[in-house]
Amino acid sequence: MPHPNPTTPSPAPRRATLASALALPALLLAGLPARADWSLLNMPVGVTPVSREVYDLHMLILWICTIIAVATFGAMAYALVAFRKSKGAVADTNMTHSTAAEIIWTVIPVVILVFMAFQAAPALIRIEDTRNSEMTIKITGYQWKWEYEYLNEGVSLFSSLAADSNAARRKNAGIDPRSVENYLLEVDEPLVVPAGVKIRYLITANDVLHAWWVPDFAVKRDAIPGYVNEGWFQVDEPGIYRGQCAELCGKDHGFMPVVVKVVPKAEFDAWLAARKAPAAVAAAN
Ligand SMILES: [Cu+2]
Repeated sequence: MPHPNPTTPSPAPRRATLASALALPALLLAGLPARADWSLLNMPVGVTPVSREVYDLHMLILWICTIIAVATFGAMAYALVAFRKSKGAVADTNMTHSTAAEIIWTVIPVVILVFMAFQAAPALIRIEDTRNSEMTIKITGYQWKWEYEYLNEGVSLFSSLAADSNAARRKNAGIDPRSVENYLLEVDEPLVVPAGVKIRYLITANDVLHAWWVPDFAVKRDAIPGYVNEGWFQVDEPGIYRGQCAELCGKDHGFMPVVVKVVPKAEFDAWLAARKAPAAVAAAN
């Protein structure tokens, strides 16, 4: 009986390797829920005019990057395969410099970058434009909570992690965090603002760096002790929008969420009046 030549790999193991290489992704795909929420892979469109603009910019630039990647890696793959040594390709040792190539690979990226800058500039200007805002809120970051002050209204509040999240986060608490609704994304007192109103905020911190971030508003602002940064947002749709401190600020950095409750203007006015009432009573006594 002839012995199989040990130096010649039989095709069978190779096919087996290929099959197992395909099996893993297939298994992963099969394990996905039937209606996977693919939108979670992308950044949110958000709920403010600026956030929609930021999303559109993000998609435009993502597609530009995708086209560039496909074109360059495609050209590379084609060159690697079509001009391989085994096909008899010989390097062109005479070509050491090409002015035309240098001009092309300088001009094309410059044109692309200038195009992107022109697309992005209006959004960047709009993000900074806090003019014509109807109200101002001062936001102060603390280790580890937020303070919101309605300027010229005499109303302020502290916003800390909700009690149920706080209990469940403790080691050996015996509470399943999955049983807590909006775990680590809920506060005792949210920031309440009116819908359809341009709200300017001034932001600072009282101890270390923090950052106030609600993904649906797109813009993230640093809270820096001794400095006052500013920003603005306008949400037309009432709702509850959640975010987090986005600047590592100490051991409880993950436990100071941001919750913004956007309510119709009339409801906001009533809320503000109710907030003022106890303060007025306290001042009179
Ligand atoms: Cu923080």
